[in-house]
Amino acid sequence: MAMKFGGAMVLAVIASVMMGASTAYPGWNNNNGYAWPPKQADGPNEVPPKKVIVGGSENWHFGFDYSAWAHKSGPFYVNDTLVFKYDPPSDNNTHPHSVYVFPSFWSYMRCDLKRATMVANVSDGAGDGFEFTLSQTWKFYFFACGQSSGFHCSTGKMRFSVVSLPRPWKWHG
Ligand SMILES: [Cu+2]
Repeated sequence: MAMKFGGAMVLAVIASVMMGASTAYPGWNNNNGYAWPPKQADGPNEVPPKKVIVGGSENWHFGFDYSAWAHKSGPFYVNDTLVFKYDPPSDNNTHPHSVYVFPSFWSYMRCDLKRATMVANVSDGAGDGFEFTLSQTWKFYFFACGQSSGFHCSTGKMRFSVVSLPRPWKWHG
């Protein structure tokens, strides 16, 4: 009799814990004004996008190791912006640069510019530079300079890849 009573007590405790759990989180089904993540002012916010100058103070030039730079400068998140700064062609700049995006890892590895898309011409890096926003989540972006038929890409090391991670969240701004 005592054992039976104890069994009922255990069941009652389990039942009340389960009910407590279900009423403590009324918002999971989002039918009554609750949502996750919460949108109120003191909730978590997305870390704001950043602008990063490719190469830092080196800007975009022949012979700098941009692959190593990208490795050190990451991670990058969707909606971050890369800024390519380089001088336009002129009398004292006869070897200008550009920015191309490859469609695949293999075309990137081979510096196969025939398959690449020019996103900035030799003049677009002037002034504040050419801005490229990583607009898609979980995308591998493969960048290179497209000048001299791939010579800047291969020998000049003017290439790097980044992956655009989902934006992180943090508490308070
Ligand atoms: Cu170049």
